[in-house]
Amino acid sequence: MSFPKGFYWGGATAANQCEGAWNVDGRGPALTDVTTGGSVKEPRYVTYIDKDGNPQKMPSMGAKLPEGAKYAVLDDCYYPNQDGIDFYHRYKEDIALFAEMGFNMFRMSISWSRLYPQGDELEPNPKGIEFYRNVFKECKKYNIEPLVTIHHFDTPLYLEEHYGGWKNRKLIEFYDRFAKTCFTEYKGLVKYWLTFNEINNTVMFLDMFGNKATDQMYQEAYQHLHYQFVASAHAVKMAHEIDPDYVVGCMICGITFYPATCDPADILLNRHTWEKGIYYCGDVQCKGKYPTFAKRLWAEHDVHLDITEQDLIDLKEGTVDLYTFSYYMSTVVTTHEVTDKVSGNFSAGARNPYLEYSDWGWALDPKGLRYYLEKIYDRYELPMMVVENGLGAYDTLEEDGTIHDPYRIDYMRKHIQDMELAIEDGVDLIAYTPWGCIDLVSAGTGEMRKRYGFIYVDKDDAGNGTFDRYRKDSFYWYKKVIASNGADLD
Ligand code: P53
Repeated sequence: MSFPKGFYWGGATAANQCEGAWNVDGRGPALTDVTTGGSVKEPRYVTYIDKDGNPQKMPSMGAKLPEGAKYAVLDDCYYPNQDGIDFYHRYKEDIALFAEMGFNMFRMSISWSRLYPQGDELEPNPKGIEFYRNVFKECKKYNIEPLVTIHHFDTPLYLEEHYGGWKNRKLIEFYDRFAKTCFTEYKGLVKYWLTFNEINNTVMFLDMFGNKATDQMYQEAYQHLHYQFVASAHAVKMAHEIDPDYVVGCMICGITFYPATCDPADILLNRHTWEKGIYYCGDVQCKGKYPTFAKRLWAEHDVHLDITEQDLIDLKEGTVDLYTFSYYMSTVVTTHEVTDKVSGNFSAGARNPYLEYSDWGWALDPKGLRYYLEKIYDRYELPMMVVENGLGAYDTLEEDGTIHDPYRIDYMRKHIQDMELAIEDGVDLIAYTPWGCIDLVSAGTGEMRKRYGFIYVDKDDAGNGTFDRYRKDSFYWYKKVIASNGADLD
């Protein structure tokens, strides 16, 4: 068997999607708290009061607050992230369930606005600090190693509203302070850190969905990324200074792209899609400098960036120790007319006739995971972690409290087999933390019924339910997988 001894088996969550308690113990709001629920067809909306005092909503993808408007919680809307799955109050029960499955790693994130409610304060909120300390101690009790994402889709709302979010260089300073607080407060309790979740989404998804993004949108997206790269590099440097044992990784949304035909134009487009979507961020964070193709990407959209000499030094000095990524699907690109298109949320391009698709239009492609692992390992030769993977699916809670999810087991079994083949091929893969190990709020659609967990949470899309936890069939299956270090996948 080729899973190395000490391989990390676990699961992954994010604060904004599971904690709830959005306004408890001094926590400030994040953008996700003013984002409504949607579905595979209906977008999520961000709500606000316009300059004339009227309640309004705008699609959350690419949302830009109009002049004079203020983000607002509206009475007739439901905001699924505000109560999440109430991990804030139930973390002991949840971590005990993770331990029962045999987890030796738990990926979670720290809500920035729980530590810094506005984001620009000089001192953190003690109640926020205490919460995560308790969570980490609970993990330690069961020998579960936390894998902590510092920023996972939840910039404090105040920073969005008053500073314009990541288009403002000031955000680097605020992030630095937040990250430093994490590294100093949790020294001895945490070893593995990730700087920004799916940092590449900003550019990768920009014009994947029909609407061609404007040059102005590209300008902002690349600038936003540059500031995050610098913040990430600062974090890596600080982490190593504060504790030489800290291991810090990047986190990339990993999508495997294939050309639809052998037309050289498709092959070239495919290469350029990898560059723009995947390598651009990975290269900066792993190699410490912009790749040669960056100039072409910027020129395509007349992008001119604010990059200082010091930034370039910082990028060089703050390269990550580890490459981590999420993997759910592959996508097909082509220069030819597409007659059979995939339509789902966050899935785009031509339908791949060799693959099956989830109810949300995501291509099920375990070989694509192996392909991604081998391609990326070859490029950076850094240890790798698959920190998200899984099948979002409808589950049924039976009368007797059981949940039969053979589709999920099947999906994971195949992905684990392909990870194993990649390891045999020499990839230094050290961890697997499938997404939403406990059901939580979907990032893309805000739904509860798009479930990923081994643990079912009794909450529906409107927020009704007991929030009780139930073990799915996949719970017992994954427990066996972990106990056998990946040998028993039946
Ligand atoms: P949901 C799009 C494509 C791939 C991964 O996604 C993505 C997204 C954004 O939705 O996000 C990651 O909940 C992300 C998680 C998210 C998970 O994938 O839309 O890091 O926060 O929940 C699954 O099904």
